Amino acid sequence: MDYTLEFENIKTKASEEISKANDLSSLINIKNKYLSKKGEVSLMMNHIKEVSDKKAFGEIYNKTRKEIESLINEKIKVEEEKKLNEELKKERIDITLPGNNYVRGIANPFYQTINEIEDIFRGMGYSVEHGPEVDYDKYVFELLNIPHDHPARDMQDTLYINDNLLLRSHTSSVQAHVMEKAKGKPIKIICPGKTYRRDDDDMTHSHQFAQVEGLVIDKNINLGNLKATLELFAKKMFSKDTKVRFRSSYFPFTEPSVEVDISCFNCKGKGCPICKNTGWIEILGAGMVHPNVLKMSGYDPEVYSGFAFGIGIERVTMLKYGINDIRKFYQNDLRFIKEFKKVKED
Ligand code: FA5
Repeated sequence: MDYTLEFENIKTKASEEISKANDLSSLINIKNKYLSKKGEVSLMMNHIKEVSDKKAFGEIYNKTRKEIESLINEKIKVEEEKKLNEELKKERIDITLPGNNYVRGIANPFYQTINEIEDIFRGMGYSVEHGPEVDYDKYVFELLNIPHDHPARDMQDTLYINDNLLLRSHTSSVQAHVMEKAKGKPIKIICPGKTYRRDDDDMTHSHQFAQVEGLVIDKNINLGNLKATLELFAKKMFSKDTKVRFRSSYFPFTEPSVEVDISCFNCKGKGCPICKNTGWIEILGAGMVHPNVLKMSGYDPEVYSGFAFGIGIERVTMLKYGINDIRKFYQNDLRFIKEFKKVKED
């Protein structure tokens, strides 16, 4: 038997079948037909005992096996690629289809106002501090010059948890915390946050509302600095031509104390329903930090002085955007929130 010719015939036959095969399963069948244990190439090994040059036989046996194997593997690769391309073609993304319309949320308007106020004061070199909403009487009242049984406690109807612990009725409590930590060093902060009072809810009052407290303590701080600061704030928050007016007032933690009005941004001081025909709108309480408050937190009032202010966030937001009822902030009515989206985009 001319085994060289026999191997050559097997290889020719196999390569013809391989070139005709056009799917993966026929290629696997061909592989089995020639290369499996009982495949045509493998069976040729039975003839080795008949040949004298066993080494040459072995070499040609291995060569034929390898060649057929590599022909099959190459074709398998081609077929796999073809299959993948067909699948990709079927799965092609249709970029002409309209996309999903995701509705973007929007921050509650009073958070938008807090962000705006933070930006304005950061621009003036203030840093932002936060304090606890549930706090000790010491920080909400005592360190702010309002001892137990002081009549000024009636100014803010407070929600008590027990004799000593309460929901803060103003953000001035954060002043007391910051002053305690500062240990006599200068301070320049604002503190935004929620506050709680036993007030009956109506168009301008809520039992939960937000304030931003401001506090500056340093040497040579005077009422003129407070006025200039609040004037700049009002111009940035409302409009460039906004005027600021101080009216004498009373807070136990400031002396002198003032209530601050801005000229009505709607009628520019002429008188309209928004300012109740006065030309002015009250936006905050403020004053020079009381010497007792400075002393209680370890500042020498002969060396240090300071000013503080407390802004009602909802009230500012209502004035800025002409909102007539504070309860709208808390009713989760999406139509109200969406109005704010429009204001932001305008
Ligand atoms: C205070 O709370 C002082 N702590 C402010 C202050 C700070 C004065 C630092 C001096 C120095 P008052 O009680 O006036 O002050 O409240 C401040 C602002 O909070 C008011 O002008 C108002 O805008 C807002 N506010 C008060 N009560 C309510 C309420 N029930 N609902 C909504 N806003 C309110």
